[in-house]
Amino acid sequence: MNELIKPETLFGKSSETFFGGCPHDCPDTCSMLFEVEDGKLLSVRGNPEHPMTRGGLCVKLKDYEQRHYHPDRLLYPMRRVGPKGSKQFERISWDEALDEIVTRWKAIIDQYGPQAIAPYSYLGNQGLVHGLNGGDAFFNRLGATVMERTFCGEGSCTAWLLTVGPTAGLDPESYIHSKYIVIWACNSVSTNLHHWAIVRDAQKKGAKVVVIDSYASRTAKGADWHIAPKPGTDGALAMALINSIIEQGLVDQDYVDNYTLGYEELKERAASRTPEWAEAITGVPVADIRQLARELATAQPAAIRMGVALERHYGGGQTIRAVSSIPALTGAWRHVGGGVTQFPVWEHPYKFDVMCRPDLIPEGTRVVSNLQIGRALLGEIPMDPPIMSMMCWNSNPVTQAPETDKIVAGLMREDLFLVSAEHFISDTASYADILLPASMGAEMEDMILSWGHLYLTYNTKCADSPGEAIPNNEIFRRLAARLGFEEENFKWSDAECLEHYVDWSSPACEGIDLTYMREHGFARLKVGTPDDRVPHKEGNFPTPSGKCEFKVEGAKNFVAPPFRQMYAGFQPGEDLDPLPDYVGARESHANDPELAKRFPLNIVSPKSHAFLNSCYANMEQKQQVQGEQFVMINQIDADKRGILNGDRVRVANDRGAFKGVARITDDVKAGIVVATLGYWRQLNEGTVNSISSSAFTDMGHAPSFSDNLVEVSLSN
Ligand SMILES: Nc1nc2c(c(=O)[nH]1)N[C@H]1C(S)=C(S)[C@@H](COP(=O)(O)OP(=O)(O)OC[C@H]3O[C@@H](n4cnc5c(=O)[nH]c(N)nc54)[C@H](O)[C@@H]3O)O[C@H]1N2
Ligand SMILES: Nc1nc2c(c(=O)[nH]1)N[C@H]1C(S)=C(S)[C@@H](COP(=O)(O)OP(=O)(O)OC[C@H]3O[C@@H](n4cnc5c(=O)[nH]c(N)nc54)[C@H](O)[C@@H]3O)O[C@H]1N2
Ligand code: SF4
Ligand SMILES: [Mo]
Repeated sequence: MNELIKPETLFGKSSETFFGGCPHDCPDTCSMLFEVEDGKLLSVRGNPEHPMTRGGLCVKLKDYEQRHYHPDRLLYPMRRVGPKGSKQFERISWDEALDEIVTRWKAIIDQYGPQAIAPYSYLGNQGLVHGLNGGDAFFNRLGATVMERTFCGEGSCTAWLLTVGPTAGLDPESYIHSKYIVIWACNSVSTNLHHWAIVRDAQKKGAKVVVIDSYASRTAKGADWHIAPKPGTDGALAMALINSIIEQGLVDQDYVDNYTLGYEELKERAASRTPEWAEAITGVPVADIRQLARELATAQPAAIRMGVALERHYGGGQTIRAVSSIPALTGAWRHVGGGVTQFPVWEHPYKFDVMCRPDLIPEGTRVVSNLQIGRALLGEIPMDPPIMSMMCWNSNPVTQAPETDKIVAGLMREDLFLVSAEHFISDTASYADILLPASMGAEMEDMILSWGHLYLTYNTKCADSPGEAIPNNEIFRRLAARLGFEEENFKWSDAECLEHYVDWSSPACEGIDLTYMREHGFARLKVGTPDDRVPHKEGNFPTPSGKCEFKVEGAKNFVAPPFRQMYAGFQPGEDLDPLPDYVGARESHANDPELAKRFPLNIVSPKSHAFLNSCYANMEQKQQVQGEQFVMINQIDADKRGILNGDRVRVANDRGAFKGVARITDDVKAGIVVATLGYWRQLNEGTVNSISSSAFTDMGHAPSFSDNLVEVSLSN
C-alpha cells in the first residue's frame, strides 16, 4: 500500500482498501481504490495519488459496486431452453456447461474443421490477463477462424505508423505546458475526462482550446473556439491547413529539412488544396482556416489530440496522415507540450506474442472481420466452412457492430452454437445457447492496458465473485484442460501470466516489477516526465527513415499489430497513395447524389456520456443521467419534416431503422443528425447500429460509422 494513502482516512475503519484499475475501454484507465469488507466491494474511489485520475472517477464508474451487485448480474452457467433470442435459460453446473461446449465443438471440428468455430471479443475488459489475452491463445491453439478486431482506432493506427511510427507521441499530461490545444474529433468531457481536466488547467493558464467537431458537443461548448466541418470532410480541412501554413510562410524549414521526408511532394500536393477549395467542402470559412493555420504554427507549444472519430469515414486514414504531419511542418515537436497525440499505448512494453500466441495459428487460417460478422454468419461473405459456432466475451456486437439486423439474423440461425461469457444478458448474450457468468473488476487480479496515458495500472483481486462467476482466463484454462492443450501458458495462474505478459526488463520498466505494482497500484513508465519529455525534438521517429514521413514510398494498406488480433499480424494489402490527401466520404451528396436524394441527412453516432459503449445502458441510475435515445436535429430539417421537439422519430436507411426522441437544436447544423451509441436493442426500437455500414474505410479495415446517410421521419 502506498504510504501516502491511509485507508482508514478514506473509508470506514473495519474495511480494507485495495488498488484497482478501471478495466473499461477508456483512454483514462483510472487507478482506483476499492473498499472491501468480508469479500464484498463496498465502494470505489479514484486514486488521489494518480496524476491523471486525481481522485475522481467518471459518472459511469463512481458507483461501480452497484454494477458488481446489480440484480440482473449473471450468476450461474445457463443453457437455452426456449427459442433463440427468447432469453429462456435454465441453470446448469460449470461441468455441464463446459462439457456441452467441448462436445459440440468436437462434433463441429469433425464435420467442418476447426475454422467453423470463431471467437468474438473486444476490449470490454482491457486487462492483460482477462481482456487482451482472454482467449486468443486458446482459439489459436484450437485452429479456429482468426477474428480481426478493427472496431476502434485501426485506421488511425495504420495512418500513424506510416507517418511517425510506433511512438507514444505527445504525452497527454504534457498538455499543461501547451499554449494552443486542438481537440480534433474527440468529446473529451465524456470520453477522456481526466485529460480534459489537464486541458482545462492549461486553458486557465492562458492556452487557447480549439475543438473541431461535427456538432457542438459538451467538449466543444467548453472550448474557446468550436470549428464544425461537415462530417467526413476533416481531410480537406487538414490539407488546407497544410496549404495555408506553407502559403503564409510559417513552415519550420530547419525541422522539415532535417527530420521529415517528402516535403517538396507534400507542398506540391497541397498547392491546390487552398482554404477556398476547403471551404466549399467543409463549410468552414476561409478566414477561419487561415487563422487556425496561423495560430497552430505560431502559438507554440501547439498540441493536437486526435479522437478515433477522425477515422470513421472513407478517407479517415488519409485525414489522420495529414493531421499527424502538421506538427513536423510547424516544428511543434521541438517543445514540451507540442506535437500530436494518438494512442500512447505504443510505448507500453506488453508482450502480445506471449499473450496471444500467434505462433499457434495454423498456416493459412482465414481471417474474418468483427465488423462484418453479420455478413459472415449469413454467408454473404463466402465462408467455407461456414461459421457453425461462435464464442463471445468482452464484446457486445448486437449493440456495437454495424448492420445489426444482419447480426441478429445470423445469431438466430438454428444451426449456430453460440457461447457467451458475460456479466449480463446483453443484446448478444440473449441469443446464446450457453451462457457463462464472468467475474467483474474487483474480483480478479490483472493489470489494465492503457491506450491514453503512460502509466501501468494494477488491479487487485479483493472481492469474491457472486454466484459461480469466474474470470475469463479461468474459463479458458478450464476449456484448454478439457481439450488436453499441453502448452504451459494454458496452465499459468493469473499472477504468472502477469510475470510473462509485461517486458519487465525493458528500459521503460526500470525499477518496476509486479511486486512494485502490487504495492503502489500504478507506475509511470520510464519514458521521461510530462515536464521534460520531447521525444521528437530531433526527429527520432520510429519509421524506416527515422523521419516523419509525409511521403511513404511504396505505402500499402495494413491492419496494424497489435490490434489485429492483439498480435503481430502484419499483412500488407492494397497500394496506398504515397502522400496524404482529402478523400471524401462514400455516402455523401457529392459522391452519391442518388443515395443522398433518398437519405439526405448525415448521421453521427458518438459515445453516450453516461454509458461505456453498451455497458451501463441497462442500469437505471445511468439511464436517468443519459436520458432516452435522442436524435439531435436542426430546426430547418425538423420543419421540413413536420417534426416538433420531443416527437418520436424514425431514423432509417436501406440497412435498417431505429427510433428516438427528436431534440431540435442549433448544436447540429442543417444536414446533420446526432444520436449517441450504447442503448440496448432489447430496451429500444433498434439502435444507431441498425443503420450503420460495415464497409471499411481507406486504411486498417476501420469502421465507417460517420459515413452514413439516413432519413428521419415522424414515427407513431
Ligand atoms: N455507431 C457506432 N458504433 C460504435 C462506435 C461508435 O462510435 N458509433 N464505437 C465503436 C468503438 S470505438 C468500440 S471500442 C466498440 C466497442 O464495442 P464492444 O467492445 O462490443 O462494447 P461494449 O458495449 O463495451 O461490450 C463489452 C461487453 O463485454 C462485457 N464484459 C465486460 N467485462 C467483461 C469481462 O471481464 N468478461 C466478460 N466475459 N465480459 C465482459 C460487457 O458486459 C459488455 O457486454 O463499439 C464500436 N461501435
Ligand atoms: N462516456 C463514454 N466514454 C467513453 C466511451 C463511451 O462509450 N462513453 N467509449 C470509449 C471508447 S471505446 C473510445 S474509442 C473513446 C472514443 O472517444 P472519442 O474519440 O471522443 O469518440 P466519439 O465519442 O465516438 O466521437 C468523438 C467526437 O467526434 C465527433 N465526430 C464524429 N465524426 C466526426 C467527423 O467526421 N469529423 C469531426 N470533426 N468530428 C466527428 C463526434 O461528434 C464526437 O463528438 O471513448 C471511450 N470513452
Ligand atoms: S471509464 Fe474512464 S474515466 Fe471512467 S473510471 Fe474508467 S477509466 Fe476512468
Ligand atoms: Mo473504442
